[in-house]
This record gives sequence, C-alpha cells and structure tokens, in this order.
Amino acid sequence: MPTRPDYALLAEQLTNQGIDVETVKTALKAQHIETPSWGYANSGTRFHTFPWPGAATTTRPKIDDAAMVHRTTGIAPTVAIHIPWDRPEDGDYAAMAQYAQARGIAIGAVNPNVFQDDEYRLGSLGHPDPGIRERALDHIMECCGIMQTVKSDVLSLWFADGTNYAGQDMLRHRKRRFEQGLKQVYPNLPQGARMLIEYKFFEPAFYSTDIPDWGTSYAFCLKLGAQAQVLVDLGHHAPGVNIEQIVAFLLDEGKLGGFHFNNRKYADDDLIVGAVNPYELFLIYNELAGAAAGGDEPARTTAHNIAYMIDQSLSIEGKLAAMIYSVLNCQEAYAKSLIVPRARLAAAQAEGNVLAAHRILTDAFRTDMRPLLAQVREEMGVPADPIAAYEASGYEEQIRTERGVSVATGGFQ
Ligand code: PSV
Ligand code: MN
Repeated sequence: MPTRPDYALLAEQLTNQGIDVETVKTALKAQHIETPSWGYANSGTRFHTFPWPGAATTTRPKIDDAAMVHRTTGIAPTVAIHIPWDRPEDGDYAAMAQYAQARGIAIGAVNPNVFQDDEYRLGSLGHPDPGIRERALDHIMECCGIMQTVKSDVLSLWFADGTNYAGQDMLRHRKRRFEQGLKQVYPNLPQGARMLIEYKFFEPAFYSTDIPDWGTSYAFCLKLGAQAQVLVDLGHHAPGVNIEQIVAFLLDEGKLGGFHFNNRKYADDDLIVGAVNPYELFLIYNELAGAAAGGDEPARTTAHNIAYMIDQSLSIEGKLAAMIYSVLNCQEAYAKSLIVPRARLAAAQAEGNVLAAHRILTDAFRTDMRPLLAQVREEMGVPADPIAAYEASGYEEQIRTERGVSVATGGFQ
C-alpha cells in the first residue's frame, strides 16, 4: 500500500517526539463506536419535526443505514436499539439480529423505553402506583430477554422520571422505589451482560429528576453490584460541568460503563459529536487513553471495556453524513489523545510545571491527525474521506427514491 506523503511527514514528526506510530494506528483500528437506530429516523424539537427525505421509519432501514456508516468508517460495527421503537411487527428479534449480521454489523445496546406511554405521566420505576412500576419492570425484563436473543451485552437504562412541582411526590420515596426496581432488574441481566445507568439533570421533568447526576447513578450502581455501571451522556450536565473529571473519577472507581456521545451548547441539544466543543471531547478521550495506557487498576481494565455509543437526534441536517461526521470526530479526538506524551506530561506535573504540562496536552490537541487517519482508513480498506465517499456513493439518492418522505409524527419515526 503506498504511503500518503502528508502521512509520512506527520509520522516522522511523531516518531521524533518519541511516539510509536504503529501502536497509535493499531489502537485506532480497534476503535468501536456504536450508532443509535433512532439517529437514522426523523426527530425534531417540541416545536416541529422536519421530515428528511429518505429517513428510515422502521428498523431494517435503520440497520441498513448503520451498516452504511460502518462500511464508510470501518469503526461502527454495532447499532443500538430502542424498544418499542424497534420492536419487530412479528416479534422476531432473532431475524432482526440475522438481518444486521448479513449486513456486516451486530445489534449493540438494548434500550428499554419507559417514558413514551401515557401510563408513565408520573414516572416509571419512581411512579407512586405499584401497578405502573410493575409495568415498567415487565418491559425492562422483556428487554433482558431481547438481549439474550440478539446477543447484546449492554442494557442501557435511562429514565425520564421526576417531578415538575415541589410537593408533587416524596423525593426520598421515589429514590427508594428506584432502588427497589433496579434491584429487581439486576439479577435478570444475561450472563456477562452489564446494566448501564444514565443520568440527566432535567427534562422532561423540570423540578426534580430521579437520577439527576453521576453521583446518584454511581450510588445505585454500588448497591447493585459489579455489572452495574454509569453511563455518561455528554448532553446531560449543567453548563460548565467538568465532564472529564467525572470520567476520571468513575474510571478510577471501576464504575464507568459507557458513553452517549453528542454535543450541546445549552442543554440536551443532541448535536453532532464535537460540533460545539471538540476540546472537551479530546479531554474526555485523554482521560480514557491515559487510564487505558496506565498501570492503575481498576481504571485500566475499566477503560478497556467502555461501551462507546452515539446518542444524537438531528433535526435539520440529514442523518447519515452527519452520523459519519460524529464517528469521525470521535476518531479524531481519540487519535489526538493517543499521542499525548504520557511520560513527559507526568514529569512536568511532578515538577509542578503548570504551563509545560498544559502545553504538552494542548500541543497534542492542536496536532492535525487527519493525514494519519486517512492512512489508517486506507489500511483498513475504507475510504480515506468517508463523507466524500458517502456523498459520491449514490446511497442518499437511493434511499430518497426508495423510502420517500415519511410523515414526521414526532418521537423518533
Ligand atoms: C434521553 O435524553 C436520552 O439521552 C436517553 O439516552 C434516551 O434513551 C435517548 O436520549 C433517546 O431518547
Ligand atoms: Mn442518552
């Protein structure tokens, strides 16, 4: 395979800095980012959903789209499903898994949905009525069964539960109901599978949310056991929160299980990953890469077992090219984190040389890794420029013609 001239230059520069370029390339080739089935469907805001021509409405086209993203990037081999959005009409989940497999991908995380039915107006596992709590539990257990069938090892839990008004419910009782419900789910996880508990500080509940922050999620996970870990969605924090510090803490406790990558400026904006703050994304990857390369346990093992998932829902920019861009932005942030000279950084930190340490880190962030990424892609047999390749592939025109414009009904359809 011919070496790209811009790559040769960058490789030389990195080698001179003591970085083993082949190790960096090997790590990049092993990267895995999961895309969400709902990211290929029409979605919008509470003001309007603009239908996108060719957007998928059912699961098979969503799987087709996820497979296309994998074919163009080489690092998105799984697709997360959300139940009931992805419930097959005939209930045949094995056929769904086979359909994905035939297209070169697999089903990833299974996401129960205990927020869209009218019964959940006052919550699911936190609901004051035991009957509704039971209904939510049944659905989550159903998802554990689906995991067995599709061979998924991640149950991804997010709850919209909370209250809108002070006095609406007893906050302490809601906490206990959650604890009880999660404890009932935990033993039903398929063998070797993990339960990831996502937090979110507000929305749709506006006064209190039952799992508002990583600390609450972490406390529940501690009580549940080793197979319960925290999921960090980048859009689920108050402005200014230092997410990389949360990542570092959870890694060090062995309790970081996964991510929902997206980007936000104001709240849970669900934008293209790295679109607003690529530096934050780099700093998060820097914590992960540092832990993965270091000798500390359980951080090291934990960092090697993270479920990296995208959770974006785009309303004005089309689906696939934007999804590819998100995957590429994760790849670029990861690449930059892999070239942080850890020994030099540690030495500057130990000396208390604040500026040197900061510059070592920011130099890595400022390094243009795109020539190396193009080389890695060529070596993996995928296009050097995935977005250009997608645009030239004719796929967008094909799905427009075949699928047409669906009526956007809200939700993720
Ligand atoms: C909630 O905002 C969330 O981040 C959860 O992960 C959901 O499963 C997903 O978005 C889709 O609604
Ligand atoms: Mn999420």
